[in-house]
Amino acid sequence: MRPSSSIMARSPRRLPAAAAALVGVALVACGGGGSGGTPVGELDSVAPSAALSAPAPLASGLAGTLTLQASASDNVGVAAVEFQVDAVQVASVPGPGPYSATIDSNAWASGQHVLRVRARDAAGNVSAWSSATVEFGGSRVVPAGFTRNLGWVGGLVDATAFAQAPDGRFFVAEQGGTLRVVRGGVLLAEPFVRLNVDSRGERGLIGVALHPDFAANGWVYLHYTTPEGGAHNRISRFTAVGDVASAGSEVRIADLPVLSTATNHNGGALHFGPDGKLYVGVGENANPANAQNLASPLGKILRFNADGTIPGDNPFAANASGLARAVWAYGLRNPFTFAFEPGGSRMYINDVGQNAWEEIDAGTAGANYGWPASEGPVNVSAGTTPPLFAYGHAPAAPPGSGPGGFLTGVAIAGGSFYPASGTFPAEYRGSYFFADLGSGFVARYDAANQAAYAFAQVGNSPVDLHASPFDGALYVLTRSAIARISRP
Ligand SMILES: [Ca+2]
Ligand SMILES: [Ca+2]
Repeated sequence: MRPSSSIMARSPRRLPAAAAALVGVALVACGGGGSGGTPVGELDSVAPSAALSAPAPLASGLAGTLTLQASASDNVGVAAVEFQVDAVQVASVPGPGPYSATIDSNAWASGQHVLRVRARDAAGNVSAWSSATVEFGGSRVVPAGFTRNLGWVGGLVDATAFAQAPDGRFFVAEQGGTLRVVRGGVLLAEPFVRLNVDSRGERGLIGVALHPDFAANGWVYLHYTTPEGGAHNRISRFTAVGDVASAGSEVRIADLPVLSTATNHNGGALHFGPDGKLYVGVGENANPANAQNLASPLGKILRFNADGTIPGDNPFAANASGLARAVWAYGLRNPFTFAFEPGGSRMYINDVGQNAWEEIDAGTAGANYGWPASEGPVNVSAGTTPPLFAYGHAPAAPPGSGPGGFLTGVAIAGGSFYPASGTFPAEYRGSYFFADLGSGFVARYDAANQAAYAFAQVGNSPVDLHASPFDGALYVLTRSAIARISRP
């Protein structure tokens, strides 16, 4: 606590009425205390106010050197005004002003950013943040200090998902049924396994996960559309021997219902949670009613034990039968990707929207994410869970306003939490990276501020993301390659 000698030196008669009243309250409050004058620093409990005055909210095409300007006031005096870009301090300007800071906008990736200011007084009171969502122009594809290698691995054919082993290898699913292995940045010629799949539309090999004890047990879990017995999606476990699947090692975890003629909305991703259970994103087979039908495993997040049995503590297990006992969350359209926070408790689900919105949902046992009654933040009814974050398919009016700001896309595809052990700057740790298949962007969601910021442009249809806990790089799987974004 900083002693507020300047306040002590003043006569209460010279303080504004509100402050004088607070002095009175404080004196009463500490009258019975034994610590003498030490609480005097708390006498000023009136927070300053601050407002970002430039750039204007929703400004776009900002380029080159930008001057951020703010106004601030306080009952006693503004000690400093703090300026942030994307929740990182870029300047702290001492009172009494004027308050301005210059930044080189070219240090940030082009796209959406959020500027914020707040003021602090000598007693440590802070104002609320005043913020502006803006768009930086230019053509920078990653922030300054980062390296983007779009061709870290090439030669993939219709890739859909990937997973990284503790030894650094990547296992990459190709829609046509091959699971490829990347070792030391080299795509091995021999696949891990070749599956007979139906790969029409969005069908095929659509998900891969490794067991948490993969190094010991070699268990690889795949999600694919088999033509056997009527096209349907299957979740199976294989056992690795070196870089290939042990012959005859397939153990079926689940055979989902036979699909309709619709070849879209199969979901795909599967990941192990911190509870050691296998979670699977399953689409509604282009039949929206499936998403709300708790007797169907379609349009859901499913949860299994690693051996394929269904946990008895699944939220609807007691009142369901068959595969419906595996339902963990529902009301989803096409949860093509989702992610767990390494070492944390968060799970975010990316639900691909229909005509208007792409959404990030907070994964919660038993939650109903609203599809088809709601899409994105619109028409969310009581008892359903709105998205944490959503962005639209078309620019808002005016551009940048409303949920998602300047971000627009067609299909959210790829999610990964940046690990605490990573080499990116501190503000990235715990951030959630997500990508859009059509717009080719990678953005990061800042949960503390419920905001998303431009991070990278990768073009070429990103489908999956992986922030590696091993080397700290962000890997972006596109339909044909793995891009690597690292620092430096
Ligand atoms: Ca004050
Ligand atoms: Ca929803």
